[in-house]
Amino acid sequence: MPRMTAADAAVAILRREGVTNIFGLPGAAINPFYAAMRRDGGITHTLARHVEGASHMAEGYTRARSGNIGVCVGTSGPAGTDMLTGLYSASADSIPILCITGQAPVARLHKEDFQAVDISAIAGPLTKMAMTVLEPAQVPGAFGQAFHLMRSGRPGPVLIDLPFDVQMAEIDFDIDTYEPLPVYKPSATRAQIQKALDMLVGAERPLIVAGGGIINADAADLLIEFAELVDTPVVPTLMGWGALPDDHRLMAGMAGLQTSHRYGNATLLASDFVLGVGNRWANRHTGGLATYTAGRTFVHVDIEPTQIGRVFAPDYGIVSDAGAALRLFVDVARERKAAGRIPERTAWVTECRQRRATMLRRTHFDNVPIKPQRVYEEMNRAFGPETRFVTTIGLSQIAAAQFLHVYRPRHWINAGQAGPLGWTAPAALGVCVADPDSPVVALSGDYDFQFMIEELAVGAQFNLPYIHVLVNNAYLGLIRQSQRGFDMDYCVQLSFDNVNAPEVGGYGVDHVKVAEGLGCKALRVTVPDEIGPALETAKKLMAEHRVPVVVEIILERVTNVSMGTELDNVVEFEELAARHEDAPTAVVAMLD
Ligand SMILES: Cc1ncc(C[n+]2csc(CCOP(=O)(O)OP(=O)(O)O)c2C)c(N)n1
Ligand SMILES: [Mg+2]
Repeated sequence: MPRMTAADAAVAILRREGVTNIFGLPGAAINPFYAAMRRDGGITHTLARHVEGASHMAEGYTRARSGNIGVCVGTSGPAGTDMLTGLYSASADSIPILCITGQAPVARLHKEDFQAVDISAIAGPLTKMAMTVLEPAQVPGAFGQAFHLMRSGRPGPVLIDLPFDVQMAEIDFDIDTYEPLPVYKPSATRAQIQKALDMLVGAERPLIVAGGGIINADAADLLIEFAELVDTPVVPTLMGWGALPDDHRLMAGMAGLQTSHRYGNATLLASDFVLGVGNRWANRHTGGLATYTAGRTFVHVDIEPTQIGRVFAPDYGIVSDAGAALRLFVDVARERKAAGRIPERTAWVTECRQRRATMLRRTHFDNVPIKPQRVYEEMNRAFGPETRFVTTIGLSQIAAAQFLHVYRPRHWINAGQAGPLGWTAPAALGVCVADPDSPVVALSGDYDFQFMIEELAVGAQFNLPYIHVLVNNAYLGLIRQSQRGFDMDYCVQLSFDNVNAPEVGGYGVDHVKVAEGLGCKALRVTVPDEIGPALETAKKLMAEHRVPVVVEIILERVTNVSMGTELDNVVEFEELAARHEDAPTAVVAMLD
């Protein structure tokens, strides 16, 4: 039997499970693993500048491509605790990442050794498995189980913690006969699908709410086919956005309190039946449940049995992988259609489309300082359907979801539930590694940008080019807006007079200089008509220099973005679009 260190076995298994890229940052306690990686020679390593950055790179890498599993590696102690935010964000959005940490030797775990922290206990609630491997011979089993768990059922992250001596110990292991463990994915039965379809067909104004589970299952094509067969409009969730192209006839808009459309909410409230697939009735999608559910019947399809009924009791629940369920939905709907048993929905579909063409928010403002809405209008002109957008949280993310267009699955890459500030830059770098051929456009508010700004150097060092649109209002904008309810503007200002950069006019940080200092290219825009040309210049700079290019757009400091507490009570702060010219890049042209 071949003998090798447990670390060598771990690396061999990673390779056999399809890992080609690792994001990490070495330290003494993980050096044996790095030595094994070096001996193997088949893994590309991207050196993060902050370990949290490595965890979000791994998330971006997973989210960009079906089948990918991002791997982040760090040493013992603070490296593991730094990666917790990535584990949280990944578990919250059902994203598999594997986090590997070094650890103090087994015999010293209870001696308060240098950088020995019980990371598996800390990471427990954030992972599907968090294990400090105490026996070297368990290493192959731990890694095999990790991949089995990450891919099975509701996907999610795993942490494997490797004490130094466990990594170094020699074990008998034969990679040639290693076999990945079978993946478990529950599947709906035909009887269940028949029943759900009876309910949909019997409704007058049905909708499909399409969640991120459809994207995880790589089932966007099946969703479209099914929606077309039953002629039923689709409301994607924030995590499901892109499953149906924004210009599809049945795209009804997003519903929710923030990242939503006026027409999406109106259509949801006008519906009498909702089939949720691979979604979790997130509170920022539903708002108050009384409003969300009143007068409506619900079917919920989810891969995780305990998700059914978690937020509210659906009228009918099905435990299934979204892809397996949609495949059966398509089969059964096709048979019924051939038998003339699918009702015609033209009036309802037209009504939803009419709302899409009229209930628009205004984007065309010429104001200086620039209003945020105009930024997204210009981004719609500059970036085509092949663009992958990456963002996390803030007024920037909310307005982007209201105004941008997404046409393909995995082209809206967003930390939906956790929304950790600082996520955007490292996640975008992970996306660039996963897909070097598509244009990647990240979007940050100034605070999100400042959180993990050092990761820009990773993009410069490893030639990971993308465009980073930075909308700068010198504010913790979303929190400033939410403080209106407290009648305060307290501890949310990022503005100051920068003694080195009077030209930033009191907006504080000179992001252009910082980005340049980190090896990137950067531009600053202060008037609306310069946004489009700046984005074109950024594309050229990116192609020429193969580094991240930051386009900083100086915004009006205070612009409130549409949001509310109930689907029927979203507050509009700006005048609405009245003519086509007010929202010139809306997908469905304004009806005059
Ligand atoms: C780690 C972390 N701390 C705090 C928050 C709460 N939070 C959400 S948005 C936000 C302000 C974001 O400011 P900025 O990135 O400039 O975006 P803006 O809202 O101004 O567009 C804060 C503090 C968070 N999401 N993550
Ligand atoms: Mg801001």
